[in-house]
Parts: sequence; C-alpha cells; structure tokens
Amino acid sequence: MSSETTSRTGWMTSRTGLVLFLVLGLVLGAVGARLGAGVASGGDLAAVANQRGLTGEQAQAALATFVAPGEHDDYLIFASGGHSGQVHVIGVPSMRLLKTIPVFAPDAWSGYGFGADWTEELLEEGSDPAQNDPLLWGDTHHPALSETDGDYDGRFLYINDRANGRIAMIDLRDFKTKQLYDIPNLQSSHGGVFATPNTEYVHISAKTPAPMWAEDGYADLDDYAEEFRSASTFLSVDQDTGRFLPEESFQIELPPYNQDLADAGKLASDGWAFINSYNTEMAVGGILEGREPLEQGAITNDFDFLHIINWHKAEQVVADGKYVELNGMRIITLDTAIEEELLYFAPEPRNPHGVDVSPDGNYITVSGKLDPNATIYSIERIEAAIENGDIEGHDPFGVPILTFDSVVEAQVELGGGPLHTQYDGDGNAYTSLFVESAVAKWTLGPEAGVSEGDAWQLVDKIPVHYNIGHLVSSHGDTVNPQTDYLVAMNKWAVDRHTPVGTLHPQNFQLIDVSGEEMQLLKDMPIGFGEPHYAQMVAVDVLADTVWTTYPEVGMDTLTLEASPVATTYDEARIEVNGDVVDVYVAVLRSHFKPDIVRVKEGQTVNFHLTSIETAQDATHGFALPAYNAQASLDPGETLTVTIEADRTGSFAFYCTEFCSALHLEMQGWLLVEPA
Ligand code: K7E
Ligand code: CUA
Repeated sequence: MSSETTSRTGWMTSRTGLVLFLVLGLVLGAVGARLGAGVASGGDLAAVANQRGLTGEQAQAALATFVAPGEHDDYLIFASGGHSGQVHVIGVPSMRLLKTIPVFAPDAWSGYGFGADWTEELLEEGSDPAQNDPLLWGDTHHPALSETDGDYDGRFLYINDRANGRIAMIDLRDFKTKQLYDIPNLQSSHGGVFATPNTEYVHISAKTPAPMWAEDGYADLDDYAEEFRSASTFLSVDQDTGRFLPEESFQIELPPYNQDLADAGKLASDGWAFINSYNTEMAVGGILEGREPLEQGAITNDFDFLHIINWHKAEQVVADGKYVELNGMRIITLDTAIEEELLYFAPEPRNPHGVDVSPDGNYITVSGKLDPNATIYSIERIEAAIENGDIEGHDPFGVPILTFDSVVEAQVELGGGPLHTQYDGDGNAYTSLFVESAVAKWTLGPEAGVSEGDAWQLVDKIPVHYNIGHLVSSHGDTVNPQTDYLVAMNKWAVDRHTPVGTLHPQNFQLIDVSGEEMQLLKDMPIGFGEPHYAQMVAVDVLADTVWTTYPEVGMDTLTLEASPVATTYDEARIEVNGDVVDVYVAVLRSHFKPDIVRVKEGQTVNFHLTSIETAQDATHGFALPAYNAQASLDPGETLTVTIEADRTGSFAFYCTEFCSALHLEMQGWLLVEPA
C-alpha cells in the first residue's frame, strides 16, 4: 500500500506541476499574456481567454480544472447531502456531480423506497421502532470511508443521520446503501463519525443528551443533570460485508454535554478517540420559563471538555464483562469508564467545533469557533499527563480533567470563527474560518516534519464565498494526505451564481494548495441539499473494486449474493399458490418476460425481476403506476416488487429507463380481475 501511495503522491504532484507549467507556458510565455489583472492576448488560447474576458489567472484556473470530455477525474468527493438525506459523489478537479446515492430519503430514479422490497425494508428497518411510520428523511452530516492502515481503502462508506441518531453503510462496489441502523440509546448524533484506522469500529456519538435510562424515555428538564446522558458508540464492522454487528458493538456512557465532532487517533495516537463537547453548562433553554436561551446558557463557561477515550481499553473492559445492557447494546457506564481509567477530559476553549487528528497522529487540533485560535494538543503530552496524574480536578460526574497547560502543545491565532481542520502531505493544516469566510493555512510542529523555526505559523489565508463550514483535502483524514486540492464547502453562495429564486444553492470552491499560496480554481453550485462534511479519495483506490455491472446475473442487491428468486430467460414463469402469485420476470432489451400477468383481486403478487443484461449501463426500470411502484434494475440485478392486488383494473407497467430504440415498446400488462 505504502509504495503505491507514495508513487501516487509523486504522480499527483508532478502532474499538478506539469499542468501549471504548461498553463504558464501557454498563457504567459508562448502567447505573452500577463498574469493577474492582465488579459491574455495573442495566440489561439489567448484569443479564447480574451473573447471570454478572462484574466490570465482565470484562464490558468480553467485549464487546471479542465477534464477533457471522455477523460476522468483524479479524485472523488463523497459529500453529505445534509437534510436531503443523500450522499453526493463529485469528481475533482472538474467539480462535476457524478452521482447522488439515496441513503435516508427515497429517490424515484433508482426506485429507492418506491417499490423494490429491499429498499422499503431498509428504510423501515432503519427507522426508530417508536415511530409509527418509516422515517423517510435524514440529515446526513459526516461521511467516513473505511480505512486500512489509516488510509482509505475504497470498500465501504458510512454516514450518519444527525436528526435521528442513525448511521448508514454504503457498499462501494455498487455504490448502494446496504444497511440503515438506528443506534440504541442515541436520540441524535452530530459529528462523531469516524472509522478507526483498520475499520475495526465505526464511531458515532450522541449530540443531544437524552434520558436514556428512563424506562418510558421521559424525564423533566429540571432533572437534566441527573437523568440525561450521552453515549459514545463503537460499532463493530463485519470485514466482509461492511455491516455493523450490534452484538459486538459497545457504548460508553457520557455526561449530559453536547458531544460534537470526533476523530480517531492514528499512528502515534492509535487506540485513542477524541470528541469535542459544548454546553458543559448543561443549559436547556426555557425562554418562557424565565431562563436564558440555550445559546446564552451554553457559553457561560470559558472552557468545555475535549473527551479523550482509550477505546483499546474500552474494548478490553467490555471483553471482561464490565458492562450493562441497555436496549440491546452493551454499555460501559460512566462510573466504570472513570474507574477503568479509559475516559479523560481536557479543557478546550468554549464551544469548539472541529477536532482533527494530524496525519502522523501526534497532534489534535481543536477549532475555537468563538475563539480566534486553533488549540493543538499532543498525544505525547496527554499520555504523560495521564501517567503523572496531572489533573486540575473533576467534572461534576467525576471525570478527571487533565491540566490545560500540560496537554496543550501550541495555539495558533487564525482568525474569526475557526471550525474544521484538514491536513496536507507537507506538514500544513488548513482551517475553515466561518465568521471570516476564509481558509487559513498554517504549519504543524516538529512531529509532522516541520522545523522548530517554521512550526505553528499562520502562513497564508484565502477568502472564500461565503460562510465556510467544512473543508476537505485529498485523503485529508488519513495518514497519507496529498498536497494538491482543497475544497471549501461554503454555506452561502449569495451572488456567486445566476439567481435561481429565493432558495440559493450552496457553493463548493476548489482551491489549489500545491504552491506556497492558495489559489482559487473553481466554484461549484450545490443545488441539492446542504453538504456538511465530505471525504476525498483518489480514483485509483476504487479502480479495481467498483463494479460497472453486477458480476453475476441474478445477484440480490442487498446481499450481493445469488438471489434465490432470480430467473433465467428460459425459466421466466408465473406460479400461483392460492393467494400468492410469484412472477419470475426476465428483464432485457426490450421486453419483460412474462409481459402479461393475470391475477385475481385480493392476491399478493411478487414480481421477482432479474435483469439478464450484462452490458454496462443497460439499466431498466419497472414502473407500475397504478400500484405506486417504481424500481430500477442494473445489469445482473435481481429484486422483488410486491403488491397487494386490491385494486381491480387493466394496468400497464413499463420500463422507466430509456434503454433502447424500442424502449417505449418495453411495456406489459397487469390484469387484476374482480373477485
Ligand atoms: Cu461543521 Cu454537522 Cu460537521 Cu456542518 S458540521 S459545517
Ligand atoms: Cu428497458 Cu426502457
């Protein structure tokens, strides 16, 4: 892996350099254009730049991001879709949207939640059992790609639902959601999603504390400190399927603070996990009840607590049976966590947002949000402080608080509203500044290969448009980030795009970070739901594993194994067993076999559909509008659409995907004869 990745680094860097060299040569040298404010002139390229009114810098940026028709991008971004409940896949540097993966919300194109049984079952199983109807939306926030040896391995993608405390698993062979899991004892979850360096666990923590021990789930807010709790959850992962194994997972009970962003330790800090928190004041709001608004109550303390969890130790504590079970989840109680010395706090400037571990694992950057500084802790100092019992007290629940000065390595003043930090391959960090609408580039310390003299310096800043939230660099959460691209994920677009009404798109901005100074290359309007976090992975990581058709005809979408209800063309048939009609349908260009299905009112009809296509992109749909069903079948896929034939009539079904010249002819009949 490492020699491969090293060569990837070299290739990327030299390629970026080559592009810049060519661009400079073409625009600046050969055609004599002036960079900066000047207008390119002379020569064909310059003529185009001139005609389009581009400066030399703009022309250079255009060439640096241009991916020629038919060519592929270098990277893929997996971006959360916020409360659209989806994941968006975007190519870099072209910033072209390649795909939207439905996760927590139905999607008619792919038939997700619109008829195929597997999709309806997923959405239903992933819903909170206490809710009457299946949840049909989610608020995706933080994607986590699976990792091997601390680097993305292209196998699985995980993403949380901030609204409902759920998490999803997407298989990156077919890019489809395979599991939705409503995590016991969590009402919501925010930023606490990460994969441990070998995807032993996927972590997710609570956002808003809940009265999780209360039998009926109820406790009054007057009893907040006594009754409400949070939990950090380590979900064990089946290495073959990528699925969560609840019976091998565990939680750690936490005080009723709002746990925010989280990150896994790696290399030097492997085995540790870090979670930010806010509202250690335990404010609950209550404006009409004579209390201050929550956001005021939550900022009275100067410090909140960085949660430091030794998950290796927690794993052992669970193995030793020192847990209780709560709603089917093994949970280490707060008292046990303290007793077993697996949970520590360190003060962090009030209401921080991001916590991000550096590629070498030594440094943990906490972004101040209300403080212009990034505060950097070192794992060496943390371990020493724990070893020496260097604590300044305990929180109200008895968790030891390490002394601030003993665990903080450095503070770097960055600007207004630091939120999130990413890293590159050369010891630099990039922090989003929400209030200032900028990205700050700064240097890490000696453990990251930066000389003492150059360490902990703000070296560059670039404005972004506007209100940046997260930012993402290539392999930015791994032990092996690259120094080429950074994408600023901005909340506002304001005037950056042609007005399209009152709901504005958001705005991704691609930034070149390969040189000394950051350079803005491209804007990408995001008109499909609010992205929060994203991860960026080199396309060659996925090249050998992504399927473009299912490898065998008759594969079940969910299990990715041979489906027991698959059919061949010759075996396509209708079987009637009393009230149940099983229709084994072969789907191909350009018909369904059988194409006429006669049933009686009141029967249950299972359409077991198998696409016997093997050609890339030969996707068919199966729409039965009279029964509100729409499914999509990729080449080789088998799925079932079940309907209760309670509506009599003669109904056409048809293929929704324009699959061939005779696509319109790809139609059949469902005849439901009155009983
Ligand atoms: Cu900063 Cu949910 Cu990661 Cu949004 S969070 S930005
Ligand atoms: Cu199959 Cu259109």
